[in-house]
Amino acid sequence: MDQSHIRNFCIVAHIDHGKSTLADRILELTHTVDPRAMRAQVLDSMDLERERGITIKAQAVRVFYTAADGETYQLHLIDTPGHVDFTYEVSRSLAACEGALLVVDAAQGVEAQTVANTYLAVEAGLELIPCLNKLDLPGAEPERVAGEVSELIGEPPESILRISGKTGAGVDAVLEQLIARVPPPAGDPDAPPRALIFDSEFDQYRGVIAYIRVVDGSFAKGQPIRAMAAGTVAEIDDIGFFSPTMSPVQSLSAGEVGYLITGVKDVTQLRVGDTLTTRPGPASGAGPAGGSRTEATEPLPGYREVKPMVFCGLFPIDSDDYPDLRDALEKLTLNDAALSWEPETSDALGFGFRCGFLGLLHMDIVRERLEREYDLELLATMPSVEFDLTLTNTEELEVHNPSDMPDPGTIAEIREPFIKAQLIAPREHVGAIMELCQERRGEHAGMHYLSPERVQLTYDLPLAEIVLDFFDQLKSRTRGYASLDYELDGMRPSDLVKLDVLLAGDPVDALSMVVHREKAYEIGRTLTEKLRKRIPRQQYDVPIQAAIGSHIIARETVKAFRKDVIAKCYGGDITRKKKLLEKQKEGKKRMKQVGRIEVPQEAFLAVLELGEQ
Ligand SMILES: Nc1nc2c(ncn2[C@@H]2O[C@H](COP(=O)(O)OP(=O)(O)O)[C@@H](O)[C@H]2O)c(=O)[nH]1
Ligand SMILES: [Mg+2]
Repeated sequence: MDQSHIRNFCIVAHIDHGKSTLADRILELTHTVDPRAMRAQVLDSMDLERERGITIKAQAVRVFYTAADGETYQLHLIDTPGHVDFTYEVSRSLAACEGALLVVDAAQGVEAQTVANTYLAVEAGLELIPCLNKLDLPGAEPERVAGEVSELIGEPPESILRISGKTGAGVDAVLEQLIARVPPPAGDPDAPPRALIFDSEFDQYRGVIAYIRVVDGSFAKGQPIRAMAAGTVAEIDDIGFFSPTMSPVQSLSAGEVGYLITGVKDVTQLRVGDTLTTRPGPASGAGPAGGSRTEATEPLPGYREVKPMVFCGLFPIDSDDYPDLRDALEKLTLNDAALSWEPETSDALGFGFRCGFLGLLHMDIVRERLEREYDLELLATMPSVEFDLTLTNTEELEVHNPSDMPDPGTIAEIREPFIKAQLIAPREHVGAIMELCQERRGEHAGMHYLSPERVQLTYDLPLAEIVLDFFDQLKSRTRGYASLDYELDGMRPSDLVKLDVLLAGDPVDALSMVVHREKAYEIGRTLTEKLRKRIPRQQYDVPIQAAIGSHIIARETVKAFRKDVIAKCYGGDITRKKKLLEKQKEGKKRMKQVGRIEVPQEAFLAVLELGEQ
């Protein structure tokens, strides 16, 4: 398609404001998806996405739209996730587009990710098209919300589109605006070919599938290519676009978005952020290959490296699965560029991996994807943040695992990550939010009215306090009305101590945590109590202790108990016995032998519920 008739845009919004539903309407309006195959949020293709009702992966689809001017345009639409943990997905999608549709729920208003995504899109130089969504809802307040959006983006409220992704009202006007306002892609079709890999996935049979945005020149089936950063050379086996299923074509040219398959199986050879170019020389294979005979020399700007913020250990329940877990992590990393990992050995849990994530939801999703997509059973240890240390011998140390904390006597300073948090809520919840932030060692850094009813608060908070149950607490104390967005804001010195947990007198490295000194006693007490409730009774008393160094600060005991479930059902009901035994087996599933004691998965995550009463 002629470049002037291409428009690339992504849909961004706070979670649940209706991105995926709007994408559905656009797919219908453009007859992209067979009405019989249509289902709600059709682009959320992963089982996990459908079950949870959230978008995890960005999805790029090509649609054709005949506009009011009678011309047919080729649009590439990228639906994005809304949760703060997936901001990296959004920023990569933005780099493949010239425009962004900003969707705002007219019954809610501007939320934390509305603001964050607006800034991202503006920084990326995109044309921003705001629209108020869910106008069909009786609770919609388009006037108020238009005011908030207008304040945010600096455009008059009456210029903001009003739509309903549910009924489809106003969706054609959105497409007309897109065509009128979003510039066509600017790349040079005659320059040496360059394409940005903005995402990728691994297919068991076909190897790496790279999602590309062609910037200059064109790429055709059969052509030899080179990945500029990795130095990988390969040939294009297959090239095409998403409709939303894979649709092969002969070539993709400047401005177009699609996929490319080379048969490369090694996931490290075609990385997200790398630039592809063609190699000169006689093109082998069929098709109108050849294209440009020159090779690009300047790679495209890739992506900033993302820094994982939250770490936990992942251990296979069955230690024989260790090699499979490594393999799965390698493959998943390709589909999830923000995931990092390195081998970890625990005295208590054996061989596993220390994994880095962008947040708790990301951690949860990764664990679940590893289990489902790679058929593994895993145990996750308590999440923790990174600590930077200066030792008394002036050595600098980065610690990703509380059990790696050196002896306190050797530490001159410990620094922990701080975040700048933006919290948005209706005015009446400001008090509750301030109280929560104060309990979590937060420092108030600003307050701003988005409209007379809605307030944006800024706080500096230690990331470690967010990793606990901050988000749940925020939601419950504001009846779900507050939203949160944050970004890392450097490391700051803090008075932190390592808290050890001993089971039956033995320290369990996988249960160690690093906490603020002033909170250590309280956390020690709550933690031992939570653990007592989660560790099944054994045939002898099991003491659970929390200690700082050699100093025991809390103690609980799991009382001995002989578990003889069958004794209860005397009489001959064999099916009932079988059921009970099966149930017991089920219960054992997520257990890990730690010394003489079987510890269930929940015990390792007890820390996540410390704030609960
Ligand atoms: N009433 C109404 N509900 C909507 C509309 N758009 C989306 N929803 C609902 O809002 C929820 C979140 O929608 P979804 O598209 O998954 O949001 P996303 O997280 O931004 O992708 C779903 O239950 C949708 O059915 C709309 O225009 N009107
Ligand atoms: Mg969605």
